[in-house]
Amino acid sequence: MRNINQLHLNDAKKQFGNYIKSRTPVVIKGLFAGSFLEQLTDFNTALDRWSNVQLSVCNEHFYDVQRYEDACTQVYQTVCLGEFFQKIREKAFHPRMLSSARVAPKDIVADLNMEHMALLVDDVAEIRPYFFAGAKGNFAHLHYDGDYKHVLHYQICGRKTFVLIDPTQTRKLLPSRNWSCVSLENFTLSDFHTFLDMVDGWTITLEPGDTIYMPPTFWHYVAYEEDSLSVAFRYGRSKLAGILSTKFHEDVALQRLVYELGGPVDTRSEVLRFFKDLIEIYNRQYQDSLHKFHTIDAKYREIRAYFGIDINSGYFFAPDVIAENTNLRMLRSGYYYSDFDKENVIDASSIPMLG
Ligand SMILES: O=C(O)CCC(=O)C(=O)O
Ligand SMILES: [Fe+2]
Repeated sequence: MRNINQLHLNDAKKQFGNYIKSRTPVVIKGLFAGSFLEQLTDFNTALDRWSNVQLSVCNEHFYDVQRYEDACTQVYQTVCLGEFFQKIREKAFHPRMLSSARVAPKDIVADLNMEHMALLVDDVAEIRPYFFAGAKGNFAHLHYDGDYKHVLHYQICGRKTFVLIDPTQTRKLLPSRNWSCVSLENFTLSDFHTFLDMVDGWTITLEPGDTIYMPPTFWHYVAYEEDSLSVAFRYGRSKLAGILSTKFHEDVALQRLVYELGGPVDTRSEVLRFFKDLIEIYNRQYQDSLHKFHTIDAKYREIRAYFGIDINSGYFFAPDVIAENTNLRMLRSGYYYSDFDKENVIDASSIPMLG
């Protein structure tokens, strides 16, 4: 288990670049020091301020692979922040109701003093803030984010424990797309520590006013130690990572390629070859979207084999999960590749890294 370094803002301004380069998680203290946000570190004060802000909430933070189809029809409700916590306290709402990964409401964004982000991020205009509200006992199941962006997650009020695990550990995490089948939420404290040792994981409990840097592609799990409000500032990704994220169906092969892209230059030639292969396969003609899906999937298998992520040992083992995956393949191929017969090609020459 590795503890995450904590930096005061002045040190962070100087050192943050090194953390990004070495893909090392870090916590920054006082990013919003002196701004209005700092007055909201007390939960009730924040709740008063934003009591009438409308949120989109749903049951369960994220969905797992077996509930993929439910999730596609996941019902979002609109509710005010004050009423949201009230209903959880009265048990009128399920305790796992959350306002999750949705672009932050404009009244909250208005209070964010985005110019403070310029202390760490070059291009503030490209930052997208997401707002998270959830009650004590809630959690975000272990996953990684398929947008492959950098994240600065600012804890407004309440405490949350973060676990981060780098993509070289994926083979131990029973991955199913960007979800792990490992349920840290059900672990005892001793299980938890043993597991973190096994995967060389990072952990820290954020206090109000803390910001954690999560490198792109990292697995993360979050436990709500108290009622909590936070904002995730998502920004910055290479053109290539953007293409993989938006054009191709999610897979740990892509997670690993994007991770390796930021690695030492001498390991990159094989990685770049895989990227070129993927784009060439993407641009071919197919008879339907399922064929395109399967051809891309075969390349993913080759990439996983190269990195020793053995898909056949352990995961997708349960028969119901296999059955579910037949449906999933249909859904996903339609979702990603239904325009297989259109002029939808990726122009590799527009990607500097492949040049
Ligand atoms: O804090 C949470 O509930 C989850 C955070 C998360 O997954 C993210 O910021 O990407
Ligand atoms: Fe996430």
